[in-house]
Amino acid sequence: MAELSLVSGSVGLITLQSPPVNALSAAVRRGIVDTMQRAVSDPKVRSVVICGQNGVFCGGADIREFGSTMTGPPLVPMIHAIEAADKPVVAAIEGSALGGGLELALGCHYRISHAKARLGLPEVTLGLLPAAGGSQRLPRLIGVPAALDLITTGRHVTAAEALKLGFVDQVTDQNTVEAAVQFALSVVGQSLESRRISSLPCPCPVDVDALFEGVMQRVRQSARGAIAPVACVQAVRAAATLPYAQGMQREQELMATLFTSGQARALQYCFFSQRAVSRWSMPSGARWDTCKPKPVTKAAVIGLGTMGRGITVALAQAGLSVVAVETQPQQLKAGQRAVSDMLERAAQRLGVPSAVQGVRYSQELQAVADAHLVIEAVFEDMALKEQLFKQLSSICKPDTLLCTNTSALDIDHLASQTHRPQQVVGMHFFAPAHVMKLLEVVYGPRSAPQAVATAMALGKRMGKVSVAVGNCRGFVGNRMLMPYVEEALFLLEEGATPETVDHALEEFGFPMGVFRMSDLSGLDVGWRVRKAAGLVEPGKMSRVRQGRRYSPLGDLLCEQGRFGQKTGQGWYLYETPGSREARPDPWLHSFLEEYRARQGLVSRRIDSQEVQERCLYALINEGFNILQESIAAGPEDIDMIYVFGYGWPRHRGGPMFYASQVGLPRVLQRLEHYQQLHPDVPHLQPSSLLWRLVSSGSPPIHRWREVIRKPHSAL
Ligand code: 3H9
Repeated sequence: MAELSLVSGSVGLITLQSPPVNALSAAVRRGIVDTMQRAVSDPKVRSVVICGQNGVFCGGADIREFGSTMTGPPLVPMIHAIEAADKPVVAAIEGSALGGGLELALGCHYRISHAKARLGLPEVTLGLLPAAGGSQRLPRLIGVPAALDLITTGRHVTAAEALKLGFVDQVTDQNTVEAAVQFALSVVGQSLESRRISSLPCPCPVDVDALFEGVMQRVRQSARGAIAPVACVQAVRAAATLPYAQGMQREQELMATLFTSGQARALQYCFFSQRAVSRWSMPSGARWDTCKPKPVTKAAVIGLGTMGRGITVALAQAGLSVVAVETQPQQLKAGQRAVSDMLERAAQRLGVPSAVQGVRYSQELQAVADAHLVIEAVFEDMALKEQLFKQLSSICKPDTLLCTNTSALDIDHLASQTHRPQQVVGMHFFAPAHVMKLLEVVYGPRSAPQAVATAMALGKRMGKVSVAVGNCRGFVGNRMLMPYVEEALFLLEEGATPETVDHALEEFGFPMGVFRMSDLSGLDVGWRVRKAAGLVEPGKMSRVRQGRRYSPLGDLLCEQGRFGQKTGQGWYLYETPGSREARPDPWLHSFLEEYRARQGLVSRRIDSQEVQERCLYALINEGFNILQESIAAGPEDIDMIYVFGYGWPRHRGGPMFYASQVGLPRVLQRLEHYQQLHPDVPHLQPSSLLWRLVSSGSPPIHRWREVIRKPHSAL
C-alpha cells in the first residue's frame, strides 16, 4: 500500500499504491507511517520523496471508509510526523492531489507538481472540511482570502495557478518523480524551519472581523442551507485568529459535527451516484459493460434555436466535427453568430484554441448525409418531427444514429417513422445545453443497446452526467415535475400566493421556487403541452378535466398574454419585459382572490411544511412509480437527474435519497393524509412500490433494487 525504495543513492522514494486514485485508506496510512519511520531512521536516506503509483498522487481520504468505523493510523498525526521529520520531504504531484492528498503534500516540506496536475481541497463538496490540517496550513501558506476561496468552493486548480498562489514550489512538464528526486538531492542539509507550514504565522488581514463577516454572508447565501461551507469559513477563521494547536482543535470539532451529518451522507451518496449512473442497464438485461459504443467523430444538429445552438457548442467543444442545419436563413445567420461567440468566449476563458473551425453550417438537410450521429432540435411539434425523421431515414447512412432532443414527445413514435427504429434514441439536453450537466438518454423498446452505449459515451465526452432512462411521457425529470407543479397550483387555489410557495421551496434549497422558475422558462411552454394533451378549454374555469382535478390558473394567465419574464408579467411583475427581478404583483393577488371567490373556494393559511410536503412528496411518489415501471433502473438515476438538471439541493441527495432520509413510513403516511383530503388528485395516491418498500421494513436506499425486482402481485 506504500513502498519504500532507495533511489539516486540517498533519496527514500515512498510510492502510494492503492488504485485507482491512491486514496488514503487505513492500509495506505499504515504504509505511509511505516515507510516514513524507516526512511527517517535509515542513515543512508538523506531526503524523502512521496509520490503516487500510476500517475496519480492521491485522491484524498478513502470516502468508502466514512460509513464504517475508522481503523488504522489517523491522518493528522501521520502528517505531523512528516512535517516534523528532520530530513527534507518532497511531494511529487502527478494527476491529482485532492483533499487529504493535498493535505499530505502540505505536510511535506516542498511540493513539485506536473503541469497537468489538478490540486484542491474539495471536502466541502462531500459535506466536510479539510480536517487533516488543510484548513490551518493553507491560509498560513497562501493567505486568508485565497484559502477561503479554495476551501469554501472546493474548486480544483491547475498546477500553474497553484504555483502562482504559492502552494507548489516548482512545476514541471517532464518526469515529476525524477524532478522531485533531483530537487530532494539539492535541498539536503538546508534548514527546514521555514518549510514547516504549521509553525508559520497566518498572514492576517487588517480587519479580520469585517472580512469574515462579509465572507460568511456571501457563503451562507450561496450555500442555500448547506452547512459545510459555513464550517469551512469558521475553520479558516480559527487559522487566522488562533495559534496553530488551537486552530487544529477547532478544525477537529467542526469536522466532528459535519462527519455524522445527514448532509455529508447525502453529498457522499451524490459522489458515488454520479459515477454509478454511467454503469447503465436496460430492462432487457443489456448493460454498459456488455455493449461497446460506436465511434463518433462527425455529428449533425438540426435546428439552430436556443437548444440547437447549445448542443452544437457542446459537441464542438468535445472535439467533434459538427454540421449545423437550419432551414430559415435569418435563424441560420443568428445561430451561426451565437455559436461562434459562445465558442470564442469559452476558448478565451479556458485558454484553449477555439473550436469555431469545427462547425459547418448549412440550409440543406442533405448536409447531414455523412454524419455518424444526428441530433434534431427543431420546434417541439410532432408533425414536424415525424416529417424530419422520415427524411433523415432516407438521407443518412443505415448505421447513423438518429437522436431527438424532445423533452416530451414519444420517442417510439418517432422511431417508427424510420426504417431503423433500433438506431433511434432521445438525447434530452437541458438549457443552456452547453452549460447544464444533465443529459437524459432515452431508449424505447426497439432501441439497440449499442445506440444507448453510443449516446452515453458521447454524453461523457461532452462532460455530461448522462442517465439512461426508458420512454414515457416526460421521461423521468419532466414526468416527476408534473405533480410538483400541479400541487403548487392547487396550493394557490387553496389560499397560498406564488411568494409563499416559492419561499418554502427556496428555503428547502432550490435556487428558484416553482413560480419564479415558470416565469423564467415561460408560461407558454407548459400551455402548449397542455393544449396538445387536450386539457386547455379557453375561457373556461372548470376545475375537473379528463376525470381529475385540474387548475386552469396557468391557462388563464397565458390567455392574458402573461408569459413570465419575457412579457414583464407572469406569476410576478417585472420592471420591463426581460428583466429578472421578480416583484410581488398586487394584480395577481386580487386575481387569485376573485378566482377563489368565483370557484367558491375558501382561502386558508398554508405553511411552509404543507408546501414542501405536498410539492415534494407528490414528486417523490411519481419517482416511486417510475422505479416500479423500470423507467429508471435505480433511485440513483432519478436523484442524479434531479440534482444535475432540476436544481434539487445536492446536500439533500436527490428526491429518492431525501425520502429515505425522511423515512419511507413518514412519506407514506403524509401522502395518505393528503390523499384523504384531496381524493380527486391521483398523484397523491401512494405508489405501490412505496407500500412494498415500507412493508419490507424500509430497507436502506442501496437495497431498494432488491425489492423493486422481487416479483409481486398487483392484487
Ligand atoms: C478527505 O480527503 C477528507 C480529509 O480532508 C480529512 C479526513 C480526516 N475515496 O472520479 P473517477 C473512486 S475527503 C474512495 O471516476 P477520474 C471513484 O468512486 C476526500 N474512492 O476518476 C471511482 O470508483 P468506481 C477528498 C474514490 O479519473 C474511481 O475512484 N477528495 C476516491 O475521473 C475513479 O474515480 C475528493 O473529494 C476517494 N477519495 O477522477 C476527491 N476518489 O470506479 C474525489 C475517487 O468504482 N475524487 N474514488 O466508480 C475525485 O475528484 C476524482 O475521483 C479524481 C479522479 C479527480 C481523483
